Amino acid sequence: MSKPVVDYSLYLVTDSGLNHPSRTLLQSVEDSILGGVTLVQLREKDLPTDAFIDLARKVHAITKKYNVPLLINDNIEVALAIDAEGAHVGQDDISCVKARQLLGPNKILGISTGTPEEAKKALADGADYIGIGTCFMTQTKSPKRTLGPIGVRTILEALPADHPLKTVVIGGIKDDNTRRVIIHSAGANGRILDGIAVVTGIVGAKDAKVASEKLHSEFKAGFDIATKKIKGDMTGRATVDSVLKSLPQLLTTLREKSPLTHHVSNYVVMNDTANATLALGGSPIMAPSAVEAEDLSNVVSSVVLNIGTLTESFVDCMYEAGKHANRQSKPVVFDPVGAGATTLRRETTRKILNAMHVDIIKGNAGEISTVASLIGCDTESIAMRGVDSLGNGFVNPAAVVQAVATRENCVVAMTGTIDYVSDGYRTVAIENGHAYQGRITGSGCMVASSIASFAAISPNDHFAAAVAGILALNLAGEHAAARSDVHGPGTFRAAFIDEIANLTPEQMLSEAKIKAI
Ligand code: 3NM
Ligand code: MG
Repeated sequence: MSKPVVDYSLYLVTDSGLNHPSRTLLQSVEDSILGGVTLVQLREKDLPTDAFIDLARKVHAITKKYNVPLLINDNIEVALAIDAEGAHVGQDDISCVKARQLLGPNKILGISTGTPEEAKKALADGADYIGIGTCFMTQTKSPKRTLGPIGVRTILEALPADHPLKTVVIGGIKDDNTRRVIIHSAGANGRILDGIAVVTGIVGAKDAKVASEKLHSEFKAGFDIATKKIKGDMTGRATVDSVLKSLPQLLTTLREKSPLTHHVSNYVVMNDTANATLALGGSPIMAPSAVEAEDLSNVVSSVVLNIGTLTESFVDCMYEAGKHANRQSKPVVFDPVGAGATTLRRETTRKILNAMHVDIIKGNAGEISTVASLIGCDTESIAMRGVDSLGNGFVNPAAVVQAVATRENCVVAMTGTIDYVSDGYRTVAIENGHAYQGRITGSGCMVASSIASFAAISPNDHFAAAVAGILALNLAGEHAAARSDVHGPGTFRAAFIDEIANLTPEQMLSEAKIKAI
């Protein structure tokens, strides 16, 4: 018999210890297959071989009924005894080469990998697929470290794009993180995960069929988006020209709808960002407690996460707010204030980018450059295109925002004398604004709030939201600085809030100095 063709998209890995008490493991397996599981691994770490074989036969009877391949964890003897379709081994189990010898060429063989080196070795050793993990913290195992989608991507990128070796991600995969893990981990080499491997998310669910259906549809959705990303597909994206023409309407809509934005912000700027949001026409809610995040996610339309004046409780709240916003598809704007300044801020930035999908990143040149290095963006080649030796800007800022946006599959807005916005496909330079904006605290944070208000009413085009958000405040800055009652930063600060409120939709078109790049 030749090797079966395997659909890896939803891979159930069993664990009797975590099986929901309302049903047997066999029921979990059958329900999950009815819900869309395409591959099953029987994982029994503590059963003696005889009992293992006994259980494996029963599971196999079910999987065969639905034509779903069954793989046996670790124990090749069991796999052979019941003529399972294959086996899965860990790094500390029997070697891949030995397992292949015992199984023969027509069985499926997979191995767990956690580094690019292990992945490349698995490929050389003749594995059919690799499990990449541990992605997130999981109660099922106690991992020494987690990879996050960025770590998964590093492994995918270490593999040749055209090799038939398949890949699945494992560890803490749930229905609310599946989509972003698939999108986020898609490699620049065109590699997209072939599937998700799940234990608790299925066997521990109250209804294994419903849980599997949800996981399967989230995988498909993520896979489709990742495929478009890889192909540089512009489908559904308005041209820069039509975005610019839509800016007045965006401001009008913002003022009509007055969307509520949850700010997890910092002590220094909280008052200014709340006032700027109100002046623009939005509604701010400043709520730094993790306990409130879930409730708020039901009522807000966007979220700002700002890491200035960072404390542990802020960090906890940011995770919760981001997670719930992702779950409800509400846009998340991330403001990595001073990201490069300390280890805590760098680590927090990395963790936030791993723990959630951020829709828009807004920062100055230094912050965006820190983000670029944290996500393994090809800073070498960006540097070749030239990081200014003075260290205060890039020679080619448009290339930097474009590269970070492509890699994170999000919108990147970089503020400075000239502001740059890119979603990886469309990139613009915004030449509006006034130097006074750089002389008061929080003007950058206010830009993040403004972007978040626009993102709330432009859920399908965060690029347009970022352009509108920056432009609105830049125009207000110009208007305020030109006022005869403005004599310095202090009077500017008050006038700035006034002019945000006075801004008209028409000015968003007539005064915009925006160039497509
Ligand atoms: N292998 P859950 S993580 C079986 O990293 C297994 O190789 C892992 O369980 C690895 O879906 C893991 O409940 C457990 O988080 C995954
Ligand atoms: Mg494993």
